[in-house]
Amino acid sequence: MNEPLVPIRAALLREVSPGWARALREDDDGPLDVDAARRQHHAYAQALLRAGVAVAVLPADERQPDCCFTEDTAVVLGRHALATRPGAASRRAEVRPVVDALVGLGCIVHRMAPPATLEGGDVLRVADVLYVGRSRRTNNAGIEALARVAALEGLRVVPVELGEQMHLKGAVTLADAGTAVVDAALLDPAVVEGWGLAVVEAVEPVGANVLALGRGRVLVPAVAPVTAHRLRERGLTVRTVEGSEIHRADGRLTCLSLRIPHAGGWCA
Ligand code: CIR
Repeated sequence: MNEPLVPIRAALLREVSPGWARALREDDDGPLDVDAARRQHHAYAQALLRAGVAVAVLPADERQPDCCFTEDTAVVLGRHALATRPGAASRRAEVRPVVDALVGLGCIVHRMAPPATLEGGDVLRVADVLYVGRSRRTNNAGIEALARVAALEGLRVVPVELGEQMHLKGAVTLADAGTAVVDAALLDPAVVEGWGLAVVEAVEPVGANVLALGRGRVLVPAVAPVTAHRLRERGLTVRTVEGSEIHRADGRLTCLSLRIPHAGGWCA
């Protein structure tokens, strides 16, 4: 298959919840700031719009503090999509509004049943392979559920063992179809080279999560200037976006959107 990584057709976002102060996070470094999160979320949406992405922003729910992290609620593979069952039980109610939006966009949405859990932050697509983190949030039954839907699109699933980090895409993402950005403290770069990708090592802790925009363009967190420099040196067009408040709730660039590719292509 090996279709091209294409510019993103559409991205589903959700506003930052008024309940942002209660977002899940591993380190409590003081109260979260909902206004800062909203400003950064808006800047992210603008960056996608400037890249030619059709952005749809769903309304937030006060009872769903993490609802802006739409990536975790579904995996879109083409016509078929999988609605996830997040490993974080407090996040399961986030799935329904995203599924409704995907159905409205013409996707055939499949469900997963208990005890399966999976979060989209654990799924990295590279052409016709889905690398899936086996993590605290994604279990074997979740990986099997994904494999069944992936097969409908002619894709195969390769599990990746994770250590203590939350999601696979905190450790590795794609900058373009052939280049991965890897946090060597979280995942051995040799593993990613074994996938046939060139590796750029991220220097800053959140630098490994970048968003490939297609046509050699990549969105990089502003808090990762050295990683951004390394990507520019490889000839990529780098845009940066401020996400410091989002990162305080363990959010990364990719988790703020659910990307939908143009027909016949894929996005990371
Ligand atoms: C959580 O703990 O679930 C959220 N506070 C952060 C989710 C980040 N999602 C992602 O990286 N895909």
